[in-house]
Amino acid sequence: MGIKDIYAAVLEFDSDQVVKLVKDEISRGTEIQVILNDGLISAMDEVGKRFSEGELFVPEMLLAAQAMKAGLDQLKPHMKQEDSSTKGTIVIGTVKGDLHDIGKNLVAMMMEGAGFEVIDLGIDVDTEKFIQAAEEHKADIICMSALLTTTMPEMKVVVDTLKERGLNYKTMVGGAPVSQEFADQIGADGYSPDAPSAVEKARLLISDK
Ligand code: B1M
Repeated sequence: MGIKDIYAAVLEFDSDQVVKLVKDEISRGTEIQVILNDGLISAMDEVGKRFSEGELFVPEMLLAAQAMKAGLDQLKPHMKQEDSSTKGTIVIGTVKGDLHDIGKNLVAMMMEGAGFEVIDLGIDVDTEKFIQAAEEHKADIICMSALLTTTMPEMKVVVDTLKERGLNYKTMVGGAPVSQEFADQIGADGYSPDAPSAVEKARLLISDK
């Protein structure tokens, strides 16, 4: 039994088996990042590929997502990082129209593990909700996730609205279709391709303030 079995269990939508195997790997001392990247995330990439090829459909994607989440729940308590010296408050959410939350949850978990105060607004979050939460919690950064090319423009709406209102919150964007180029185009302060680098970027943005 090993990482490949976690990958296989996600593709078989077997949440109980994922939980068991992830627990086994943790107790065997396997690095959390290895379990995450080679077991859980790469299985979701394969799910996406099979969906694109018409081999899997939405209900199966949902089942795979449930299995992935069950595995992530096991990893969460182990995501504490040693260096948590630069703390701050972030509000985070998946943008309006977008229901994908696994990557966003992962970023939230790692931020929390690194000592940030995390206000998680969930999915389908509109501009007003992001701004209201940032004001209410005196946030340092508004973090937005998008998994659909059709919802990426919502990130620009948030960035533009902040500018129009003269509000100085830093903004960070991410999600599979998002890139540094896109972040530059819409005027976001930060972009990162994955959850660990999101933590690094957030630290940098806060130390720049
Ligand atoms: Co959807 N889906 N989905 N889906 N889904 C994708 C995104 C897709 C690429 C699949 C495909 O075609 N290959 C495709 C989008 C195509 C496009 O836009 N060009 C797609 C589609 C089409 C759809 C629907 C439209 C399908 C339909 O209904 N016909 C529909 C849309 C619903 C909606 O949102 N309105 C839909 C629905 C769903 C489910 C609900 C069934 C389910 C989501 C369940 C859930 O999240 N609770 C689902 C899933 C599971 C996927 C795939 C298979 C996996 C996504 C995932 O969780 N990946 C996905 C294919 C893929 O991405 N390979 C797909 C694992 C996760 C850890 O990665 O979220 O990228 P990710 O997060 C990464 C980084 O991106 C980064 O950190 C994480 C890694 O460390 N990151 C950030 C994320 N946010 C960040 C924020 C940051 C920084 C980094 O700073 C703020």
